[in-house]
Amino acid sequence: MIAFITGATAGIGKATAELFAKNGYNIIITGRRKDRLDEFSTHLKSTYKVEVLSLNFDVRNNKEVEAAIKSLSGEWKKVDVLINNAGLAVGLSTIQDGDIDDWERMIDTNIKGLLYVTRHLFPLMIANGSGHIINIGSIAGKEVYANGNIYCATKHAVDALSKSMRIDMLPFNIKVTAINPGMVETEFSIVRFKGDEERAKKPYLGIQPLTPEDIAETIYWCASRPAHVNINDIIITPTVQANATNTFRK
Ligand code: NDP
Ligand code: 8X3
Repeated sequence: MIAFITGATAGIGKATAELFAKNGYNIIITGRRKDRLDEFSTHLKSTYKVEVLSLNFDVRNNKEVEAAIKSLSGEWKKVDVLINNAGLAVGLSTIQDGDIDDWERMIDTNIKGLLYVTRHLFPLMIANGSGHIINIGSIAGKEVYANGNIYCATKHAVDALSKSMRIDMLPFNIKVTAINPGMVETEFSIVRFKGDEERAKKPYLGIQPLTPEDIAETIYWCASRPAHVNINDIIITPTVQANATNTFRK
């Protein structure tokens, strides 16, 4: 079995690659930070004795995505599970104060990047006669919160695209699942606040957030259901988080 995981250099993607490798999957790990991919690949191979292929590309660059997926040969073409995880929030402000470069990064990564990867992998899954696409959305794709505007819009797009893919893929025996987490402590906030580590800690103060491993377990559970069962959509939050805007803090 082969899992293709975008954004496997940190957070949810990295924990997911680790769990799938632990369960005997051969893994395709991707991301922009080649040093991290190399180190992680060595770790996965030596710890779990599985095959690991690193593909170093930026999901925002369609030509890079296409070339990376076209480079797959032999057994690596038989991708069973694609986990569209690479994504980010950049900035937190009203639209009137918004930074357009931040908007472009979120739209290009979370929507267009996910589409490029999916578009180029679909033909392989169709040729294989089966497959499973797991899109990482967000609670921000189900609701909006103050200053979340563009990030929320990109994750609402992931919600819509997951539903659309599920229809388009019906004749091809390809499952589509959307997993929508609330607060997970990863590098997400460090990226959102552009490296300001003090500010990045604030969302998690006084609460027990989800861990990347919690989401990895959910992803693995969806991927390991029997062939006739598809989990369409999951919202998962820390116990102290009711929705996008109500969190109980001590
Ligand atoms: P991290 O910042 O810890 O990890 C993000 C991953 O995405 C990294 O591996 C990064 O790799 C990759 N990535 C980002 N941009 C690109 C790009 N242009 N090309 C290729 N890879 C890219 O964040 P999380 O693990 O938290 O985020 C993973 C997903 O989960 C995202 O889609 C996020 O929106 C979603 N999510 C996160 C939540 C949270 O609270 N943390 C809650 C709900 C959803 P590299 O930098 O090496 O390219
Ligand atoms: C990440 C969760 O609530 O910070 O998608 O937008 S939130």
